Amino acid sequence: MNPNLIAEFEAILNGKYILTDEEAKAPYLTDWRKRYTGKALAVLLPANTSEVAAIVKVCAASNIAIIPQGGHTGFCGGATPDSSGKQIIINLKRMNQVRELDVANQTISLEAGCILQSIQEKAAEQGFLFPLSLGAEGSCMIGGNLATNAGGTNVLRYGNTRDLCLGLELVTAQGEIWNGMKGLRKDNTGYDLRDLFIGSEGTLGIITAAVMKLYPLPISQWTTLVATQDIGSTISLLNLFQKRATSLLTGFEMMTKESLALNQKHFPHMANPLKGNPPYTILIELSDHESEAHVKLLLETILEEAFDARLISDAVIASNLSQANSFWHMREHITLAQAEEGANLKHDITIPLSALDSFITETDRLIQTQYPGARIINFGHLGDGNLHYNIAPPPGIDFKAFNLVNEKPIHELVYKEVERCKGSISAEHGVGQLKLEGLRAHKGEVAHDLMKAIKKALDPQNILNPHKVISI
Ligand code: FAD
Ligand code: 2HG
Ligand code: ZN
Repeated sequence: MNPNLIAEFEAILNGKYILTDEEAKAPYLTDWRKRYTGKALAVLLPANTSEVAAIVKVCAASNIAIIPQGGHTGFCGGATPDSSGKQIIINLKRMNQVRELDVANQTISLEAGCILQSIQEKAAEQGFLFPLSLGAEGSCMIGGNLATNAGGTNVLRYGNTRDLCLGLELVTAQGEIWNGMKGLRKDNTGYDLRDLFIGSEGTLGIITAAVMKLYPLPISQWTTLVATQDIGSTISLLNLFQKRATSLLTGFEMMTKESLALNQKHFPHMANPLKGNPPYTILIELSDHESEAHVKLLLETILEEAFDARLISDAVIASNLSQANSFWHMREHITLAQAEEGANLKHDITIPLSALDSFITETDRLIQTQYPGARIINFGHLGDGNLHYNIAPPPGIDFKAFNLVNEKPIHELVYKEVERCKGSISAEHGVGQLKLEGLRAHKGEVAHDLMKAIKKALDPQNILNPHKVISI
């Protein structure tokens, strides 16, 4: 270890932005789910891209591993250091400036530490929508969103974070700055570096800024909760909305009876307005740039057709913004209710819609046969085929004890079914350290080797977030 390391950091950053004291470092060492806690030599808080580059150069010269970190809300332990105490964390939170909002180009250029919600607000002030939206938006940062290629509730209409990004600025593993901050919708100049870094979870470069797309802010939005009896009719309902509402369909979220029961247990004020605890509660949102009346009529017409076709058995349309928000809160609180209950086993998967019924029927059967009484908390962004197929122990059984014995085989059971249905073992949360083995086992040898080759080429010293996503 270089004995002058901290002094070298001090030559770059004011000492108060170099945290070495155990108490000061503590908030950066444990992830949101409290599943991973690591140690770090220091937590560094740079204020600009040059400082990030200078820190990386020092680390490269001394072979010190770096953990890039944003809001630390990720679910896969990607931003948590290991237990060696030899790694440093670079947290980007001080880099939170909006560099430019280009009205004509409909883009916003931002630093990596901007909090997602503050970007949405900034855009709205100028009459724009920044469509990325997820439960952690009050604390996750755009750098982290890009590094994980986050999804959320608007992907159906606007795509995931990758689809919203036009340009990037980043620091390479050698401490060079790549300025790719162009707001272009077309740019066919060789390999797409931007897309290589998006979703690389801090293993290939440190994202310091980005140019993101903006959209006109919708003027009318209608939200409804509907009851369905099975997955087959839920998918037919989705297809009906896709056909009739086309691009006005901006949300299609699924919640099972069991997910909402957990919500009710921990947040009793959040009652489902649909009667009789239906097997599936679907939250649907339509957004438009025309009058309120136009969208409402469209929504009512589609719901009528869905009733006639027996796809739904009940529906409640939110009568005002606050009721619409309460529907969304119900959906977003499932994650919080799960966290209150205990550390469940998460499976953030995508399945082609045509295979979703078969996946759920067969995986439910296998779980119930092999782990009698285990609770399946299944919900998600059904419009994207993205399920959060989470497993909790039978009531009364300790989470830790259950997970210790069953985590690996349950992941394998679910991932095998995902593979059978030609799905993916991570739809939006990424790989981090949680799914390192899963990626190796399920990505396919050729794809895994190509990823290794990319990592070796860009970070031959393996100092950027080592043993996350891929081990070389
Ligand atoms: P962090 O957790 O700090 O980091 C995540 C990964 O990105 C790590 O590997 C880290 O090293 C890397 N990283 C962070 N910043 C940078 C950077 N500047 N440069 C390079 N690498 C970097 N995710 C979804 O996709 N959809 C959801 O609907 C969703 N809902 C959530 C709801 C709740 C309540 C919570 C707690 C989380 C949710 N998440 C969801 C997961 C999480 O919020 C996202 O993964 C988010 O994108 C992480 O951003 P962050 O700033 O917290 O990143
Ligand atoms: C969501 O969609 C998040 O709410 C969290 O991606 C999912 O808790 C989960 O597993
Ligand atoms: Zn999600």
